[in-house]
Amino acid sequence: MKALLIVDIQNDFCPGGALAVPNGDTVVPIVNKLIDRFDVVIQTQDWHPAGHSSFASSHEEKNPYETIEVYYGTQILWPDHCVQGTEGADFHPDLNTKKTQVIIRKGFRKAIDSYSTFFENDQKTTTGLTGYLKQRRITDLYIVGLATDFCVKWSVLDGIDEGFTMHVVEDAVQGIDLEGSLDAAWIEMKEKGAKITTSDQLLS
Ligand code: VGL
Ligand code: ZN
Repeated sequence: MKALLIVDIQNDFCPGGALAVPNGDTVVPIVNKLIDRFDVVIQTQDWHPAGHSSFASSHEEKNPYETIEVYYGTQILWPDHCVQGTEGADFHPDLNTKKTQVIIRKGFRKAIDSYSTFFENDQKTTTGLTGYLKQRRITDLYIVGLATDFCVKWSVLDGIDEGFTMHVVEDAVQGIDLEGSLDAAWIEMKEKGAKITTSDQLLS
């Protein structure tokens, strides 16, 4: 049983947003086409309280994209983004959300960031997604959305650890690319055993 996992297609990750992923909005029409081919559609939503610990603005004399050491490791500091209830946290207005059956929100605990849709960045605190998928007998996840080198990559690696077959739809993801993180992400995902596919393959 397969499902489409749509990661963080939110205004703040699209051009004009607070943490814009280059060409982030180009995935929207592709994802809208793919939705028709899936019976199970799951979305994730980055959903931070104001003053979240991953925001550079929450730390004195820190700028976005600098890092800090926290109890769960190194944390990249981001511009304020996807603050709960703001327009930036809303899904892209052209994204078809009608078929979405569950929305997993993440990053809502102030002291911890969450890239993966399975675990927060301590790699322990669960989002509940594994339980949902197992109870629904889903074995294969087709992942699309933003950003390839953060939330998509961390979800793919965790999904494989959780026993799922993870398929990355290559033309339906876009990355941020900090200091080579995008190339590194593709290598990590492939080495871990992710399957790479394209929307053409899925639509044919
Ligand atoms: C993301 C950085 C911070 C993502 C979320 O969706 O990839 N990246 N929060
Ligand atoms: Zn975030």
